[in-house]
Amino acid sequence: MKLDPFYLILDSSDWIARLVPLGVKLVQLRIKDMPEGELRREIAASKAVCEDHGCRLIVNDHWQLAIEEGCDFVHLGQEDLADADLAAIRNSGLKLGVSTHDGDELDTALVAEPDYVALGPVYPTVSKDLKWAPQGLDRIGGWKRRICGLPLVTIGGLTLERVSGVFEHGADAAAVISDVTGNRDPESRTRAWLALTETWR
Ligand code: TZP
Ligand code: MG
Repeated sequence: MKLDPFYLILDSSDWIARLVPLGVKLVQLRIKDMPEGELRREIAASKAVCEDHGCRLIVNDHWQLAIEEGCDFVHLGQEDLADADLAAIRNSGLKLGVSTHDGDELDTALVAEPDYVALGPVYPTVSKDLKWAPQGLDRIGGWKRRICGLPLVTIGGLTLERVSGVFEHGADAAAVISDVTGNRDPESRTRAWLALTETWR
């Protein structure tokens, strides 16, 4: 499976409706705390936008709702992975991406036979509290070798100015939150990411 090199992570269907039409082809809906009914509506609305624009939607955490809403890709962290019914996920035909932050987590992730592996944080991040020090670029090549042909997503503190480094070290995709949504002009920043990542598309 090939992933688009620009992997945008957004926390609402409004953000998805705003940025996906600019040409984003890979987006994660990452909503942490929300009542189930609203969450379901957020997933359904995001799915509709992504279908209209040929964008792959990956739902973070909420795999049961993703199945019920007819989505086809989920992303799970290590805790979610421990609690999730992997057989149900697979039987529903969902693809699976898994977060990893160290070698033990990578071992655990690979047992789940994921469709991609994410490694982070590459650089310090303001978007998530993490106990791991930044991995730096040098960790990327070893991760890529260990996952034997699976796509490698890198995440954490990635900016337009830094992103070439992750691809040069073997990453297949760069996942980003704050460099886009924290920018004063998220639309322009999204276009700039799309243009810069064209080389690796
Ligand atoms: N996992 C590792 S770093 C991170 C997540 C969800 C946050 C990345 O956000 P940003 O703003 O692109 O650093
Ligand atoms: Mg999670």
